[in-house]
Amino acid sequence: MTKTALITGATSGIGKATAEVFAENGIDLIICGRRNDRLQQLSENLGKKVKVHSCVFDVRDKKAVKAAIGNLPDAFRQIDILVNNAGNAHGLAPIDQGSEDDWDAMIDINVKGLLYVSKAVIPSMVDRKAGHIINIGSVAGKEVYPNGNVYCASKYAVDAINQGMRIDLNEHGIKVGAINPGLVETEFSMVRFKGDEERSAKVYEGMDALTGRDVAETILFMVTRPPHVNIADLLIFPTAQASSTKVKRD
Ligand code: NDP
Ligand code: 8X3
Repeated sequence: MTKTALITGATSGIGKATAEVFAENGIDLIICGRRNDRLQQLSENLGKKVKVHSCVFDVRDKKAVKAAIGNLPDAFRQIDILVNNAGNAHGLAPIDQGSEDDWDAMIDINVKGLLYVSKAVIPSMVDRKAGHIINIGSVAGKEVYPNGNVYCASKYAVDAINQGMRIDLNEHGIKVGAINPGLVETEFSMVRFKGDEERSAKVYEGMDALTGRDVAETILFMVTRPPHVNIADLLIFPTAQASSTKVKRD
C-alpha cells in the first residue's frame, strides 16, 4: 500500500532531498516549510510522480501547526512517516557573546517546533497502532564543539526527545529513530552565518561534505526496513570527517 510522509523543512537541503528521494520511491508527500514559492515549485515537480500536498507554516507557531495538520485533505490524513527535519543553527559564538534572539530561534524551532509537529501527528499514529517517526538530530547532539553551545543543546534535546518518544510510543508499535549527520552542504551555514557567503563556504572548503541526497537515501533505507526492524539512532559523516572537530582538508 502507498505510504504518506510528512516532511518539515522540505524547501531546502536534507528535507527537500528527502522529498525527492521519497517521490522517486512512490511515497506520497506532505511537504512543509515557510517559503511557499519553493513548496509550489517542488509540488509541481514531484506531483508528476506521487500525490503531493503542501503546508505553509512556521513550526514555532503551534496554532498554525495544529491547524495545518488538523485540516489535511482526506487523501493525506493518514501519515505513515513523519520526518522531523526543520531546523537550523543560528550563530556560532562563545556563550558569553551569543545573541538571545539566536538562542530563542534554535530552541523554539529545533526543539519546540519539533514537539508541536509531533504532537499534531502522533495521536493518529497511536490510534492506528502504526507509524514511523524520523528525527533529524546531528553530530552536534552527540558531542559539544567550541562555540556550538546552544545549537548543540538543541540537538542534544532532539536526541533525548528521540529516545523519549521511542520509549513512550513502544507500546503502540510506532517506530522512532534518529539520523545524526555531520557536515552536509545545504543552506545550513548560510543561515548560521546570516548570509555571509565567504564564512559559509569555508565550512566545506577542501573536503567533500555529505549532500542532502546522501542523508535522504539513508532515511529511505531507515523507512524501508521490514516491520520488525527499527533503526533507532544513526551517525553519518562524510569520509573526511571523524568528529565535530576533526576534519581532513586538502
Ligand atoms: P537548510 O537550511 O538547507 O534547510 C532547513 C529547512 O528547515 C528549510 O527547509 C527551512 O524552510 C526549514 N525551517 C527552518 N526554520 C523553520 C521554521 N521556523 N519553520 C518551518 N520550517 C523551518 O538546512 P539543512 O537541510 O542542512 O537542515 C535540516 C536539518 O538537518 C536541521 O534540523 C539541521 O539542524 C540538521 N542538520 C544539518 C546538518 C548540516 O551540516 N547541514 C548536519 C546535521 C544536522 P523555510 O525556511 O522555507 O521555512
Ligand atoms: C550540523 C553539523 O557540525 O555544523 O548539525 O553542527 S555542525
